[in-house]
Amino acid sequence: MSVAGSTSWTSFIKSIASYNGDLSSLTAPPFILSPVSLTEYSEYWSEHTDLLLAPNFIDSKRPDAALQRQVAVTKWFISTLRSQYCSRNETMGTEKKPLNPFLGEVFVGKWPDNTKDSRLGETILLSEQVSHHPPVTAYSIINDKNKTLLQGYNRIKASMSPTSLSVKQFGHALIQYDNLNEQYLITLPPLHIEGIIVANPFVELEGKSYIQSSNGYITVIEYSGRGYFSGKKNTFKARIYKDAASSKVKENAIYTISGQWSNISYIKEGSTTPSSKDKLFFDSTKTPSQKLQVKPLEEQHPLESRKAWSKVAEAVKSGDYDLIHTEKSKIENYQRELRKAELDGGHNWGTRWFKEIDLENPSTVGSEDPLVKLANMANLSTKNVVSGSTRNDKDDKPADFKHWRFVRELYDKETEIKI
Ligand code: HCR
Repeated sequence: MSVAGSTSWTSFIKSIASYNGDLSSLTAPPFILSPVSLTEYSEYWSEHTDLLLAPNFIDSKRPDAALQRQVAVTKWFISTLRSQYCSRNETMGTEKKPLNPFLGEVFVGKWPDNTKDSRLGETILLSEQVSHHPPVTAYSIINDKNKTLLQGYNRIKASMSPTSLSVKQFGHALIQYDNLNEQYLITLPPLHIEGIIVANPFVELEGKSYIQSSNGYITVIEYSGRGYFSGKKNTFKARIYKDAASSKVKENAIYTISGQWSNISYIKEGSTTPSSKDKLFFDSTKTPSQKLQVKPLEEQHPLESRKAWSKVAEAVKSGDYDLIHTEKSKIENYQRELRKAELDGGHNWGTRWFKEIDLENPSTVGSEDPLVKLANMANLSTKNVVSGSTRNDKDDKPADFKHWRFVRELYDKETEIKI
């Protein structure tokens, strides 16, 4: 790093020491800025479309079909982690600060079916910034051919400790396999950003996350950085149990999976930790991710991320701080004017494909809401609290039961945004 670079890094570190949780308030030096908006991160959920859809192709006559589907969903989830949490380091050298999406920003695209027998069909992504204060990104990943829908939303709360930025995620993901009449609730792991002091930031996952199936099976995944489990980075241990009650005793595990989510992992029956002599579970180094196909900029709507941020992205790539500032200010000022006009006109911005549901108000949700059903099975909170909080744990406090949900009819009526 140059002397000028190290000076601006020092002021950046000082600014995050007094960080208030709002990403937009962090003025980062240009070399740590990403030209990519956070709405694009929703893509990471399905860069292994074949794995997301795999449960549809497990022979349902197998006596252990439901258990094998739990294993398959666990494998898909583990396969998403490398893109979600390592891809900026791999493509840009370090973790970067993403562009802070504006309200109504959308990012869309498709994964064409690349199988010879066309069994997968096309999968599409809809990602939308549904709230600006606090920033919330909602997404829906739709595969009509296999009647599979993955949807979710995400918000972060960050706080600075002496050496790292600690990030808690709010939200969850829900998968519906309608042909199987099966649903899965996925919680989002906490994380922290290491390497800030030495200007080489990277993500480490920590704590636990869960995958609860409507069949009862639950996967409990524990994360650790370098050292705790094995001395290797990005390690995890996942155990699959018959149900949440049996997950209280680790010896009850039907399968144990262990390894590095950014590398290789192994699986073994029972509760003991597998080694490289056991069956390979997933090798992320040999399973390339399938990138989303996005329309060229000329065909994009002004609300689409890459079109809206194109000038800022160019300025970020060329490291021109003044230009970044000028172009970002144009977007921010326009957004301020829009909000003011909405206030003056007495109406709020209407979200495009997602609606807020209130689990306390039965008229906004059906009688068998999948989140309520699956969270109850896993003893997880149904409040909008830190993802994965169990009922009555220390994070299960505010009585806010509102969550974001995809509304298919709204997308079916869409006329402006083309995939
Ligand atoms: C924490 C983070 C922004 C949020 C990113 C999320 C949580 C967004 C939802 C995705 O599904 C998963 C995901 C992956 C990212 O790893 C995570 C980002 C990592 C860094 C970024 C910080 C806000 C950047 C802070 C600035 C650093 C470089 C000091």
